[in-house]
Formats: sequence, structure tokens, C-alpha cells
Amino acid sequence: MDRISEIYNAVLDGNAPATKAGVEAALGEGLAPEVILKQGLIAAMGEVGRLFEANEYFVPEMLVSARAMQGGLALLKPLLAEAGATPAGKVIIGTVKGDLHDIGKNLVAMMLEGSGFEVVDLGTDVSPDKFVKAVVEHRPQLIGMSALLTTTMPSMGATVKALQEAGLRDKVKVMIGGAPVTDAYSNQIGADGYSPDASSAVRLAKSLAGAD
Ligand code: B1M
Repeated sequence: MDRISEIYNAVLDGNAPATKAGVEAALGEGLAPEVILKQGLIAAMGEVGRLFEANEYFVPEMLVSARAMQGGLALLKPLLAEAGATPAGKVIIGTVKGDLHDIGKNLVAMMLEGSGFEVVDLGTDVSPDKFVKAVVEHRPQLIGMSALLTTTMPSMGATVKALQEAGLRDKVKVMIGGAPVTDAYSNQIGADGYSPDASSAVRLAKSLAGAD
């Protein structure tokens, strides 16, 4: 088996030590970091997303694959930065104000990173004001908001409004998700899109960022 297939399979298996060892060996053999990223890590995460949608992988499998991918990515990141590789886009992500649920948000962040996005994760309990400040600081193409409580969903609408008031709404696309969130709610608050799970979130992010 060639080195790239070894990395691809290690990510699919959620085998973090084998992913790391595969990436280290590939770098040692002189393979370009961008090739390892695209053909090894990103391709494998694409397959993880497909298996999830086909109900062959579930959240735990997706999480261990995403963690394995992140271990490999950590080795490549400084080299990619040196080589000036361009990411698919920049996303700011966070769980909205008053909400501490972060498992789904972390999974979405990892899948986005695994598909080539640069992700700035603001964590949990993120106020509209903090999202606005992060947009000014990081100039992303996209904001991703997650909410798991019906009581915290309104903070998504408040953030869209705060972006409008700051004159930034046309500078950034807004995507939302989380168990109680719906497409209808996304339309109601003027977001640009909703996705029900982490793999469709990647598709939505790519289409909103014009990276598909
Ligand atoms: Co909480 N909790 N919880 N909880 N908790 C729920 C959400 C709840 C449905 C449980 C219930 O009553 N059946 C309920 C909400 C009811 C409601 O509002 N309708 C609830 C409650 C009430 C609470 C507390 C208020 C309980 C209390 O203290 N009385 C409290 C609130 C704390 C707070 O946030 N301020 C609370 C606390 C907690 C824990 C801290 C104990 C823990 C969170 C730990 C953590 O996240 N670090 C917790 C947990 C684990 C849950 C459940 C059991 C699981 C949530 C989860 O992680 N799911 C949940 C019940 C349930 O869902 N069965 C529950 C797995 C995760 C992978 O899925 O987050 O849906 P999910 O993410 C998916 C998609 O939604 C989507 O992709 C992800 C992956 O496919 N997605 C996005 C998510 N974000 C996205 C963003 C996108 C796109 C897609 O674009 C940006």
C-alpha cells in the first residue's frame, strides 16, 4: 500500500497514532504537504462524511476520524503556512450566548478543517458582540453558529442583527445548525443557510464560500 493510502485508511479507521506516523513518514520521504493534505487527510474526511450520510458511520466514528485527521493536520500546518497554501476559506465558529453545548460544534469545526477551511473557533457562550468583533479582526468568508437550546436560539437572530448594525452583513455569510434549529428558522432570522449535520455543513460552507 502506498503512503497516501496508508494515511487515508488510518483516518477512516480513526487511528490517530497511525495517521501521525503516516504523515511523518510521508514528509520524511519528501511528499509535498499539500498532497498529503488533499489526497490523504481531506479525501479521507470526505469519505467519512459520505459514510455518515449513508448511515454506515455515526457520530462516534466521525469524531475519532476527525481527531485522527487533526493530529496529522497539526504536523502539516506549519509547513503549509510556509509554502503559502491557500485554504478553502476562513470560518469563524462558535456556540451562541448562554449555550455551553460544544460537541456538535467541535465536530462541525473539525470537519470544516478536514475539508481545507481555516477555522477560528470562538468556543461556547459567544455573544453577538464577540462574533462581530471576530469578523472585524479575522475577516472570514463565513460565520457558523451552533445552538442546542431553544432558549439560546434567539441569539442567532441577535447576531445577524448585530452584523447588520455594524455594517458587516454583506461582508460575511452566516450558517447555522444545532438540534433545535431548522431551515425555516434560518430563513426567519435572515441567515444564509442551515445544515442538520457536520457533513452537510461542509457542503453548505463550500457553496457559501464559493469553494465547491
Ligand atoms: Co444538554 N440539553 N443541557 N447538556 N444536552 C440537550 C440539548 C437537551 C435536548 C436534553 C433534553 O432535555 N432532552 C436539552 C435541550 C432542550 C431544549 O432546549 N429544547 C438540554 C438541556 C435542557 C440542558 C441544560 C439546560 C440542563 C440543565 O442544566 N437543566 C444544560 C444547559 C447548559 C447550557 O448550555 N447553558 C445542559 C447541559 C448539558 C451538559 C453540559 C451536561 C452536556 C453538554 C456537554 C458539551 O457539549 N460539552 C449536555 C448534553 C451532552 C446534551 C445532549 C444529551 C447531547 C448533545 C450532543 O452533544 N449531541 C442533548 C440531548 C440530545 O441531543 N440527545 C442535550 C451530539 C452532537 C454530535 O449533536 O450537538 O446536535 P449536535 O450536533 C450535530 C447537529 O446538530 C449539527 O451537526 C452536529 C454533528 O452532526 N450541528 C451543526 C451542530 N451545530 C452545528 C452548526 C452548524 C451546522 C451543523 O453550522 C455552523
